Amino acid sequence: YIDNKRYLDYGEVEDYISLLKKNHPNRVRVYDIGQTFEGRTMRVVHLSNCFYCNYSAVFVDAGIHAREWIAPAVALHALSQLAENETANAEMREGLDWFFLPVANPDGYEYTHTTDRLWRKTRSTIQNSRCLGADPNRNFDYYWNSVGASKNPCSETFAGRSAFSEKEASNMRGFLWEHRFRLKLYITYHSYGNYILYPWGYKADDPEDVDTLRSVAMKANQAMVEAGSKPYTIGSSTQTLYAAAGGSDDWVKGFLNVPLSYTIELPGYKYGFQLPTSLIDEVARQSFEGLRAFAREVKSLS
Ligand code: 0X9
Ligand code: ZN
Repeated sequence: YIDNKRYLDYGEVEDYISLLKKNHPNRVRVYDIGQTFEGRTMRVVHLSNCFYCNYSAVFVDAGIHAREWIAPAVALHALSQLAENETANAEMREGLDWFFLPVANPDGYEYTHTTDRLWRKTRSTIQNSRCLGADPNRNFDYYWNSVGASKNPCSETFAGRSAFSEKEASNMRGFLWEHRFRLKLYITYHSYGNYILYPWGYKADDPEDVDTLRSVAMKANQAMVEAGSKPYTIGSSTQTLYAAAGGSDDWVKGFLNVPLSYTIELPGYKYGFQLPTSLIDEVARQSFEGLRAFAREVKSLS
């Protein structure tokens, strides 16, 4: 199991994924979804009780923003619980497939371990600029760069030179597109602030199925609160945080038509992005209870 005692670097995450596959070959498949700008391999872990059954599926990613370290830790804990805690979490895997991309921005993540703890973006180079990287969560092709994003490569919210200019976002596109018909729920873990956000980020109007999006989020929040978590604020990205287009959540719902799509802003308490390692375990466990509630709702809807 992942012990939640510290934050893993990218090499350790890769080693853990290899180990999972080796120890549970009948339940775990690993897909290479492409290389990053700096040549790291991005891997999605697929958990299933029946690979040919084509069950409905949940896709969970984390670490789109490099510095939000609690997000990959939460995703890895969930992956570890689902893959390794066979009996305890059997219900969550029954009739439902899980896809995990625990580190969606490996170059940025590695850079936060070696050089700059508060780096947010990718690490791609841009012609005619000395600044590096684009914001992967402004790089998805749904009303790309229309609001809350920047054309300036030196900005923290640089949208990229074009939609899907970043290999990391484009690798995610390929994989998510391939599995679009079975995906019922998309969760992207970020930090911080205790929010469960649903689309849209590109405009203030609510999606037509806002009632479902809200009621499912409320179930997840309730489960996390019962597990001891500080409550989450539930609302649309634009209405609750700020307008920002090009997010993965908007693209997954708006373009792929995956019904349930959420950005979860995990707690920062008073520490922000630099959550102490002593708090990983409680946040990971509480978040996992949220995921359990999400899974129940997905099954009751389909
Ligand atoms: O700004 C973001 O990308 C997210 N917040 S963060 O502090 N983790 O950077 C919120 C994204 C919400 N979704 C959309 N705006 N589409
Ligand atoms: Zn983020």
